Amino acid sequence: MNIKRIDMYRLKMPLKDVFETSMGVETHREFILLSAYDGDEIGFGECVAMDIPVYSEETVDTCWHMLEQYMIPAVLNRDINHPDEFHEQFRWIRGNKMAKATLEGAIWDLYCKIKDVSLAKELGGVKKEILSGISMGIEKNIDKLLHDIEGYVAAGYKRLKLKIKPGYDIEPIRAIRERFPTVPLMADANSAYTLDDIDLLKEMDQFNLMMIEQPLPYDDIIDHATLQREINTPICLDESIKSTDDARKAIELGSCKIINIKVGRVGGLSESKRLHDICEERGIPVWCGGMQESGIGRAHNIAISSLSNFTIPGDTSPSSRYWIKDITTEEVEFHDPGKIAVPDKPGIGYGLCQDTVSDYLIRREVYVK
Ligand code: OSB
Ligand code: MG
Repeated sequence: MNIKRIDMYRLKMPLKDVFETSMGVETHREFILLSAYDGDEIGFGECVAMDIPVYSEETVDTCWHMLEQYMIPAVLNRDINHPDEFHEQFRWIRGNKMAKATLEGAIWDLYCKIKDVSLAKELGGVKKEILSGISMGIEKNIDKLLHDIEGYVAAGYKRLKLKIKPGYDIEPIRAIRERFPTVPLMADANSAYTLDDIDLLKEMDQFNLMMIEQPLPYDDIIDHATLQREINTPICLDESIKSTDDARKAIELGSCKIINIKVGRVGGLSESKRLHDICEERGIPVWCGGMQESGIGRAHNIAISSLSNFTIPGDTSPSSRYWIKDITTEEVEFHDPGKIAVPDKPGIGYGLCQDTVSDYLIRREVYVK
């Protein structure tokens, strides 16, 4: 494989509904889409960084900068034998995992298209379909929240995840449990608590949650270990795990019992697979987290979710969960309620609809050498 040209697009897509978390309120999703060309084949990658650094240090601007200044010039017109080389080539760049994952994802897609194999199969995927969960933003009107949940349960979602923050935690969870006593339910705090909140976090044990996701600071694994010793609800780490090594250390410390793998957060598909494998060896189940991706990022998530240790329903939902119109030729949809089929077409298995891309386009640059 030899990449002759790369296009970067900055897109801004309106969300169907406002999405509130402990990190803020969103009305749009702004992100980078990357196309890598070799001959007639095009590989697609999506950058999951947000426009402001509330989830991680990276943003759309920092990723654009890292890709343009360092990564794109170093891959153009250079022979690549396997996508795993990318991780090694850019090991010297510290951090910037979401920027790295953007180009690495496009390289994986392109590699698979040239090889005429699906991304899922090439990654070692074994599942024909994946189980879909929904992530629900903060909704202060509890009646509306319960009404929305009726719809999600009827649509077949396999798991509900409620975003929580101090002042919006026990009460909505209790209300959901009273109405839906057995629905698979979890909470995601996006780092909104500290060990000072330990009594409140212990109180959550009564609700039979599948897990609580990232209750404590985004860069912590020590306090999470202390917390996990004190509560019965399994802790799942999201923000704190940025590499396979982070995962190994968190598991050894007892900081979590479950790990959320986000391809962007850990620097790409090669690293996601490694992380998946060490979790499998150590008996730690994983699931694929979402970052409100377009169809392109969803397609990458579906492929990685087909690996054997993704045993818990993830965040990957149909395109229509967030988008009025997605940018892929076919939208991501349920083929059975709560289930998304893993494509067996070459690469990610979804094409790009250029007309829709134009509707959301803010900036486009073409890179050739
Ligand atoms: O913490 O999982 C998270 C969205 C943006 C940033 C962080 C998170 C989320 C979500 C939504 O929970 C997941 C999705 O449905 O794509
Ligand atoms: Mg999370």
